[in-house]
Amino acid sequence: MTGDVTRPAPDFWWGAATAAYQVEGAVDEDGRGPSIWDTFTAEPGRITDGSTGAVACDSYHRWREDLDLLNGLGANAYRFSIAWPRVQPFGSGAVNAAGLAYYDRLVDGLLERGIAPFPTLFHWDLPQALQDAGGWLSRDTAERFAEYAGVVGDALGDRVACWGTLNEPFVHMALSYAFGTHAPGEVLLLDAFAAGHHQLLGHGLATQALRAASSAAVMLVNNLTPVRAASAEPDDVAAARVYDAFHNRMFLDTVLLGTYPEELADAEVVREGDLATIAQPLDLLGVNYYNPTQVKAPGPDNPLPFEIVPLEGYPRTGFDWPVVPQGLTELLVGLRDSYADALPPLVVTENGCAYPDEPAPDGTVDDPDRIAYLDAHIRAVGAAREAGVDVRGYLVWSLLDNFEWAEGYTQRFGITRVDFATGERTPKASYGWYRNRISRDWAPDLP
Ligand code: IFM
Repeated sequence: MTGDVTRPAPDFWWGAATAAYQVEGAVDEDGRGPSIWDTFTAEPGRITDGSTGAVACDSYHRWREDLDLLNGLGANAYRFSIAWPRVQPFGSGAVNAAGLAYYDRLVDGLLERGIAPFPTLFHWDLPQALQDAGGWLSRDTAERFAEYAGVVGDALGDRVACWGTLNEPFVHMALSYAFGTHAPGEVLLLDAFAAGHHQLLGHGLATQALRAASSAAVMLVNNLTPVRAASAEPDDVAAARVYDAFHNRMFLDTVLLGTYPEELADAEVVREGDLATIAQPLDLLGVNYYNPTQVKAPGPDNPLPFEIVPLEGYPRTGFDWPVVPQGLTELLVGLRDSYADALPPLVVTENGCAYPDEPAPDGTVDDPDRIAYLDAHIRAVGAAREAGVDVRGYLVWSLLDNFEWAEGYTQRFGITRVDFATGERTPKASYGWYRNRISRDWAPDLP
C-alpha cells in the first residue's frame, strides 16, 4: 500500500507505536537470545490465553507491510522497540550482527518512506542471561544497558530521529517486580524500588552513551497518570500523594530535577552521584497516557501504603479501562505547571484502547468506539496545546493488534486488525479515520 495523503507539517510527529516482543515473533531466528518473556510465557498459567510472542504479528518477516501501513497513514514517525536479546543475545559482550541488521533494514525502510525512526531501547524484553544475574535488581544491569545503548547508537545513530531509552519504567517496576504479573514474575512489593532505581540509573548511563555515539534526540518514555484521591479525607489524600510519588514523580523528579520525591528519598539503594547521572538533559519527554488512577488509604491487611479503587462514571474500553480524555489534558498541563522550565517538549508516545472488534462478513472491521476514543484524546492534546503546552507529537498505540503481555492476544489495541493464524493485516475503520485526521494536522478548526 502506498499513501496518497498530504504529509503533515514537520513540526508535529503523527504516527503509531509498537514494541519488539509484542509484534516481531521470530524469537529463535538469526541468533536472538532468550528473553525473560520467552521464559515467562513458557510457564503455565502466566498468560490469560496460554499464548506467547513466538510468532505474534510476525513483523520480523512482514516489516515491509507494516512500514507500508504507516506510509499509507501519512505518518511521519514510527515508535518501535529494539529487542536487546537480538543485538546482544546474552545481554553483554558479543554483538549479533544478524540481529542488528534487522533494525538496520527497518530504519532504512522507514527513511525510504519519509518516516522518522523513534526506536525505544528497552521495552521489557530483558535478555534472560541478565535476569539470571539479578535483572534490574542488580546495579550491573544499568551498566550493561549503557553498553548495549552504545552498540545500537554506533550502528543506527546516523539515521535515528529520536531514541527512547526505557519504556514505562514504573510499569516494569510494578508489574514485573512488585506484583509479578509480568516477566520475570517477582513479587517484592515495595522492595521492587531497586528495580525502578536501577532502570533510572540505566536511563542516565544509556543517555550518556547515546550522546557519545549519535547526535539524535533522546527521550525517556513514561506511563503517567493523573492521581485522584477517592475522597477529601486526609488519609485518602495522603495515600494518593504516595501513589503519585511511586507512579509519576519517581520517574519525573529524578530525571528532570535530579531529586527523589520526599516520600521516596531515603532508599539505601541510591548511591552518591546516582541522581546526577540520572538527570541527563533530555530533548523530549515521552508520555504514555491511558487513564487516571483513583486511590484511597489502604485497608488494615494491605501491606502497601495505598489502595487503587476503580474510577466509576466513565465509559470503559474492552479492557475495562475508564475512558477519560480530559485526563490527558490535565496531565499535560499539569506537567508544564509542575516542572516549568525543567520540562522538555512532550510527545504523546502511546495512547489507544482495546476493543473486541470483529470483522464483518465482508472482511471490513468497523471500530467506532476506537474512533471516538482517538478523536477525544487527540482533541485533549489540542486543548493542552491551546493552553500553551509544548506537545510535539501523538503516536497511537498501536499500529497493529499484538501480544498484550499477560493478556496474550485477548486485547486488540490495533488500528490494523491482525489475523494471528495467518498474519494477515486488515486496516480497521479507525485506520482510515486516523489517516484523514493526520492529513488535517492542526487545522484552525481544531480542537
Ligand atoms: O501494550 C502496552 C505497551 O506495551 C506499553 N504501554 C501500554 C500498552 C497497553 O497495555
